[in-house]
Amino acid sequence: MNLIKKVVNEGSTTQKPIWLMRQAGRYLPEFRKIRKENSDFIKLCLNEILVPEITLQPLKRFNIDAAIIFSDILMLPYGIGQEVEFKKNFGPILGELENVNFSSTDENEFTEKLLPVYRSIKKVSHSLISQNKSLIGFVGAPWTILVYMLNKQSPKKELNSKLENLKENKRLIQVIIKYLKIHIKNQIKNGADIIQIFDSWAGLVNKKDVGDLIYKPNAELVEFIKSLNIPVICFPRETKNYVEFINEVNPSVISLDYNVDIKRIVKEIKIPTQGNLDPKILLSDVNNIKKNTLAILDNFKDHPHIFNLGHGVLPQTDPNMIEYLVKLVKDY
Ligand code: 1CP
Repeated sequence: MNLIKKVVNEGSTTQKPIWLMRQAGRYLPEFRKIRKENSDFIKLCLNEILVPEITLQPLKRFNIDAAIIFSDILMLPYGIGQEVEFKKNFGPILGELENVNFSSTDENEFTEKLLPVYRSIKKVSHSLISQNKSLIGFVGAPWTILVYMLNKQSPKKELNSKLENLKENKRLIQVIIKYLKIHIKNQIKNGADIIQIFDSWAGLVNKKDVGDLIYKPNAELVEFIKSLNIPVICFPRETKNYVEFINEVNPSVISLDYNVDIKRIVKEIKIPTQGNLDPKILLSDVNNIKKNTLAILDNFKDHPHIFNLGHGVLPQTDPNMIEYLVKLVKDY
């Protein structure tokens, strides 16, 4: 059994597996080279030769315990028929939602559009068999997907007032969930053996709406994934109350952002944890990396824990620092 399964299925505390959010990406020169030659990001995500290669790049360098399929949460709106484009130095830009024949995109049409993603998962899954490592499939949580679909760009830039209509939000979230379930099922069918749900913009939701927009939609997906006998990691980034999230949503693993008070949370929850090193720490020096990494490992010494960052690897990270981090965790 691989290390992540030991932690997730058996609650093992003896070894700490490690993988990193955004472990495949712009901080790797071998990725930047491919990216330079492939300016259309969506097309790249649909390239059945390059996606497996990019997915496996970090595993060739580092002794990490999982591959996460190289793709994007915005492949979902793309699959439904909304235009998605990634502009250099700006981020994602989405087309008008009014032009999307949202609820009429049928299941087969959606799957057909994303078929290259599933074929890539199958390929990676085959090449991981002998390595005894996990293959993580992923989706964006319904709220986070809705934010991009309505806002049509990163909420970091500006927040559209359309997102204030709770009734309409709830209706759209139900439609999004329908397609998310198809996307999840297809990833599992092709070899993903664990699913992570990224609710990157959970922190934007106020207390009053957190049940409708965060807890209920995540809980519905968690129940669905568990019914397929696959564990599910939830990452409700910057949500106001992690303990309440866990009680309401009941994920297999909770991924903690870097603002979480880990001393407190380890006393309050029982389920396996993941996280939560601040990615900015990797931009500093080895002494600082060591100090902060050991603090996390010590904190979760007697708790089932998957080492990870509190958000994605930053593009300016030196790969040597990741190598150092992985070795630290493995030698602990
Ligand atoms: O070269 C480039 O400009 C592309 C950069 C890039 C990459 C490498 C984007 C655009 N997406 C990805 C890959 C990606 N995205 C992965 C690959 C697997 C891995 O982790 O190695 C994953 C898991 C994602 C998930 C994702 N996409 C999230 C959730 C995680 C998070 O960062 O909070 C989100 C919010 C997105 C949207 C997105 N896609 C890309 C960008 C730059 C963004 C964020 C835009 C924003 O800040 O709002």
